[in-house]
Amino acid sequence: MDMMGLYVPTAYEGFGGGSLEFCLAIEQLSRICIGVSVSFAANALGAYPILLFGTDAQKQKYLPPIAQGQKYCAFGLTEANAGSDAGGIQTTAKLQGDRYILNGTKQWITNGGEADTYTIIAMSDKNKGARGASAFIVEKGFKGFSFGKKEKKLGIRCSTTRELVFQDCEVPKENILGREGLGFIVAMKTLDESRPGIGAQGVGLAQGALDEAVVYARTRHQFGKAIIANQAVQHMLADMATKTEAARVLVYTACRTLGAGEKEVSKISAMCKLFATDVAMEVTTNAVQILGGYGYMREYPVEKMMRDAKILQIYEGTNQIQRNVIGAALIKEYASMK
Ligand code: COS
Repeated sequence: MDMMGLYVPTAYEGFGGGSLEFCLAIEQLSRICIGVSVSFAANALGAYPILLFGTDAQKQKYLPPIAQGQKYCAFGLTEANAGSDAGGIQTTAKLQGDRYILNGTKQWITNGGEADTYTIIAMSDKNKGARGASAFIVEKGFKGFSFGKKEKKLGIRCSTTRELVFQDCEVPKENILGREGLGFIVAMKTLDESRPGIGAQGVGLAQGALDEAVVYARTRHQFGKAIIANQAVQHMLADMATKTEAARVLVYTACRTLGAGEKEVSKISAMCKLFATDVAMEVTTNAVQILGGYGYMREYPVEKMMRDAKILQIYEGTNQIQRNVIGAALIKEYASMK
């Protein structure tokens, strides 16, 4: 179905679509399971740095197999002591001859172990803070690259989350993305591009939960009538539907902004991730409420949806970090105004 290459240009054997096409696919997968859709979305998260910052030679080598679904991708930024504070990473990269030597451990990496191609952010100069980070393409099988334990999670349990361990891992010099010191910008620009995908996960998941709640409320009878005949239930459903639609519009707007090649995309990207994922948490929780005791049991899908929803408010930047990004953008925007 060309899904794996939806966002990859045709020059690299992709479908040639953009953010919107990609998010539409994520939204539909997420109606049923965001564990599946995050495996799909994190594949793009690993590929975006190559798309955005790769040389033509790097793109020619790595993108076609990704676009064709032959190779799978992951993105390695987070560490035990560097989550929200992405600039605090400790993994190091030292140039020795014709290769970089990577040492350190990445934590909670989606698709870790399953993926073939990894974009890794490491410090090539610790004294320079965020400006001392660099980004590298690392292949599964490179000497010194191994995987830690598979995590047990509250939700998205079909998606793999693992540690990546680098012990004197040898990465060819030509696998650096951009240049030394550009790693933090590579990571930030990648997240700007990928956060609407998390918003799309929220929209799809909320829609899936709303669908389940409406169907149930129409068929569940109490006090001699379908529970949807109660205005209290109708109003809950009305709010769920309205917020889901508002989230959808914001995600599509962010996709169009990215597609138009606008320079300042951090704010709208963070806004749609923040809003749509908060909506998903609220809508899935209310779906469980409408299904009542049945909603709490595993025989209906809404308890899984509610468990799954929580991670959306956490990964690819907590929703508190999204507010920081939006706040920083506002300060910049209004700086020239009295
Ligand atoms: N695009 C381009 N440049 C950006 C940028 C962006 N979106 N965001 C920041 N930068 C630049 C800044 O302009 C600054 O450049 P200068 O050094 O030239 O001034 C540099 O990067 C450092 O930025 P800043 O000072 O804002 O960095 P902070 O350490 O304060 O961190 C946040 C900024 C919190 C936004 C960042 O650490 C972040 O996004 N954290 C969340 C990480 C995350 O999402 N993790 C999830 C796991 S990855 S799936």
